[in-house]
Amino acid sequence: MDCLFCNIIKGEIPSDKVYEDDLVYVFNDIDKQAPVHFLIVPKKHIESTDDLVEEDKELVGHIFLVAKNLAKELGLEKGYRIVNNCKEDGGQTVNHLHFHVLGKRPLTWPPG
Ligand code: D5M
Repeated sequence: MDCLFCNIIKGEIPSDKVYEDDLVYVFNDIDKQAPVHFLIVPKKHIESTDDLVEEDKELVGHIFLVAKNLAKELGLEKGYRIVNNCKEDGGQTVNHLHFHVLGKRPLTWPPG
């Protein structure tokens, strides 16, 4: 299986790494939508939120804590947004679960 984000995690495709631990790899989005815009990607290949199973509960909790910790480190004290696009109608373009974290500008609502 050829997965872009699996290849980034393996270091086979270069990325602008922000953070890494046993469970996640974090890098800046190539198509920044805000002054801070990074992606939190589980090292386990999961296609989308729709493919999460019971055993992924801790992993998803971990992802949100990593988001919070990095937001603090990167000075997002005024707030930030965590986005997950799920499958076609959700606007997902890379089929490896990931969470966008965006900040350092006021973000509008609703999304398009
Ligand atoms: O978001 C997929 C995101 O992945 C999108 O914002 C661009 C980003 N992307 C695609 N290729 C790369 C590389 N090579 N480095 C960094 N970021 C990348 P989605 O929610 O699936 O639409």
